Amino acid sequence: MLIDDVTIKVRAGAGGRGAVAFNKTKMSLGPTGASGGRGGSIYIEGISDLGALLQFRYKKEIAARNGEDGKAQFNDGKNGEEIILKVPVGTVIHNLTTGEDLEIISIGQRLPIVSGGHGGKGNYHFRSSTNTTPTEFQDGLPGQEAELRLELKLIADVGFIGLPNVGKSSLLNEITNAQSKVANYPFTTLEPNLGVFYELILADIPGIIEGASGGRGLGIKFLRHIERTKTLFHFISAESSAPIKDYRIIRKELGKYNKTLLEKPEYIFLSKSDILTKKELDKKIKKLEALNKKVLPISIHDFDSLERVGEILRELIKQKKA
Ligand SMILES: Nc1nc2c(ncn2[C@@H]2O[C@H](COP(=O)(O)OP(=O)(O)OP(=O)(O)O)[C@@H](O)[C@H]2O)c(=O)[nH]1
Ligand SMILES: [Mg+2]
Repeated sequence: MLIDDVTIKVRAGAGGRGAVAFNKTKMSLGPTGASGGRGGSIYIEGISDLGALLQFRYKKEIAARNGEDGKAQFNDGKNGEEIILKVPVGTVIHNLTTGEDLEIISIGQRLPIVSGGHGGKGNYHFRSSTNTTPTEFQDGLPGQEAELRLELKLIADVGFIGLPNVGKSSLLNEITNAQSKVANYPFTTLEPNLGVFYELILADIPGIIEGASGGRGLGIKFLRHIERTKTLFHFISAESSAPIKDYRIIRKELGKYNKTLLEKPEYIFLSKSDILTKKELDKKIKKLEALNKKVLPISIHDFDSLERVGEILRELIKQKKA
């Protein structure tokens, strides 16, 4: 199960307390109390593993260690160890405590989230010409705390959308290294799958049905994963007797989720074209042309059509680089 929305609490470590100590030899009675260590801070770093938020399913509170207290003989307390939480690239970090939103957009990118408290000064730091035996010290400062909502929004270039069972996963498997599950029934895909076509990342999301925005089927929770895609491939099965109706159902659900999804460049693929005769196919394409969009018949059994999909993708790569 893909965890793509989770709320956690993070707490940085407190600083250690400063020490009060004096040199024990008779000749010098000077102060030697050292400072406390700094509390451990917490960072978030991007990795490629899409499943990385799973670690927070059961462990929702993460605390870094406190700094050690200062010691005698100028020995500062050790700093608390820092913690680096690994999250998938595409994770949006909503800091519910500060209201700030951050985003992890690349592998290895590291963001500071909560900082550890400073250690307190020991009495050595309070010595002066008028007070050679100070007994002052400072407590360490508390570490920062925050409640975070981690929301994974895949960063893909192309999103595959459509009703269930229209061949989205089949095409992904055909043209990329993906091994998305394929079967002849609706809702085969239960969570988004990614495939890579040269520099492009393609996201195959679970099928959407009428009423998805109200929670039917798998709902629309996966639409967040195409919010940031540049282009949509909209699949309509050649098996359908009402292709325009199918198209409108999906558009309606997209619009209900987020109007900006409707503004993305969209290619319409009339999938499984091999099951129709040339005549039947032309008739269906004609029908779909009423939508005033480019309609491309495709079939995983027709090499030429896959080649045309490849051309579209290569064009998108060019646009991406420009
Ligand atoms: N004849 C034919 N069958 C196809 C083609 N593409 C996919 N299929 C079949 O259609 C069925 C559904 O394919 P999937 O790729 O699982 O469809 P999907 O859109 O990912 O389905 P969901 O994950 O349920 O949304 C499978 O039985 C595939 O073998 C095609 O080009 N031609
Ligand atoms: Mg599928």
